[in-house]
Amino acid sequence: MKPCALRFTHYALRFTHYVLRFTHHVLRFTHYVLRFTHHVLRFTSHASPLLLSLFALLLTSLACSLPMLTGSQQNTPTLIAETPALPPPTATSTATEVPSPTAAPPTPTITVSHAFLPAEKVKSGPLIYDPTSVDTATEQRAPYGDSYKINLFERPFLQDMSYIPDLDIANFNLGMDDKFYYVSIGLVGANPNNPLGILYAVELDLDADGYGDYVIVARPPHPVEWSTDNVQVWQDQDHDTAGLSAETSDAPLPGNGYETLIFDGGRGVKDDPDLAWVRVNAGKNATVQFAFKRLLAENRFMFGVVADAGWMDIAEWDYADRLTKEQAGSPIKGDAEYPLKELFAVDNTCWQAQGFTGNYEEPKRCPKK
Ligand SMILES: [Ca+2]
Ligand SMILES: [Ca+2]
Ligand SMILES: [Ca+2]
Ligand SMILES: [Ca+2]
Repeated sequence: MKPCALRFTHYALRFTHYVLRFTHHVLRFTHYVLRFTHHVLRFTSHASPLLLSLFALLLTSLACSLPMLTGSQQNTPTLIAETPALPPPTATSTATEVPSPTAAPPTPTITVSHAFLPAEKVKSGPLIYDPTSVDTATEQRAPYGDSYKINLFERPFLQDMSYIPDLDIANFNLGMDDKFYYVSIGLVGANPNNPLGILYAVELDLDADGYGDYVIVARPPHPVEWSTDNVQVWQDQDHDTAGLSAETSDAPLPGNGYETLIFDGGRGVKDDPDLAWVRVNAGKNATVQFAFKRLLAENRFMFGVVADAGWMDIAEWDYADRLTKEQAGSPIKGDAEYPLKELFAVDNTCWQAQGFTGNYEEPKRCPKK
C-alpha cells in the first residue's frame, strides 16, 4: 500500500476514534474536529482522486451522525499546531501495522531507579588477611589455609592445579557510612573479569552461629561503576547452610543452601532497588567492592568473602557438607587427598566479627590476632 493510502487509513481510524470518544466527551469535541480538519487538509494534498472520494463519502456519513460538527469550529490555527508530525511509514509497513490511537506505547527497557547510591570514596576498615598461593603456584600447591573440615578453602587453582591469581583472595575489609556497609576484597590478580567468569560473594551470619544467613552475590561481568545489575541477595530460611554442624563437614549431605532470593538486581517486584551493589578495581585492597544497606545486617554480624569460578552454586553451600574430602581433593601437597579433584577454583575466608566482641569460639570466626 502507498504511503498516502496508509496515512489516509491512519487518519480515518483516528477520526473514528475521536468521534466515538465524542459521545462521552462533548467538551473535548472541538479539539478533535480541528485535528481532523488538519488531517483532511494534509490528506487532500496527497491522496488520489479515488481515495479522496471514498474519504469524502466516509466524512459525509460521519458528519450526518454528528449534528454538532459545524464549520465555524474548524479553523483555529493554535490547535492545528498541536498536532504532532507523523512519522512516514517504513518500507515494511502493512495496513495491519497502522497503530491504533488507543494502543499503549511500547514497553520501555526496564531501568532501575535508585534513591541512594553508595559513596565514591570509601574509607576501608582494618584488613583481614587470607593466605595466598602466589608464591607456591609454580609448585602447584597452596602453602596452607585449606581446612576442609570447617569449609575453609584455599583453592585458587583449576583442576590441573594451574594457578588463577584473579581467584586468589589476599585480604578483605569492612567500611561503613550512614547508609551502607562496604566490603572490599583484595585479590592477588587485578582482573575480576577474568574470562573464566568469577563469582564474588559476601556471606553474612547475623547470629554468629556459623550458619550463613544472607549471601550477596556478584556475577560477571563486573562493573567499574557502582551497579546493582548483576547483584543478587539470597537468604537461607531453613538454617542448613552449614549442614548439621558449623564445626565440621557433614558430607555427603543434601541441602538447599541459600534458597530464597530477596534481591535481584533491583528488578524484583519486592526489591529495595538500592539494597546491594558492586564495583571493581576501586582502589588498593578493593579489587572487588560490595556495598549493601546497613539494614540488611543491622549492627552485629559475622561476614566472610568468597571467589568462585568452579561449582558456583550457592544452593550447594557449604560445599564441605556436599562433598567428602575424598571427593573434593586437596591443594596441600603431602595431604592424602592431593591434588584437587571435584572442588576446585574456589577461595574463601574465615569470618570476621562486626559490632560485637564475642569469645572467638564462634564457628568460622577468624582467629584472634
Ligand atoms: Ca587466598
Ligand atoms: Ca547464622
Ligand atoms: Ca557443616
Ligand atoms: Ca537453606
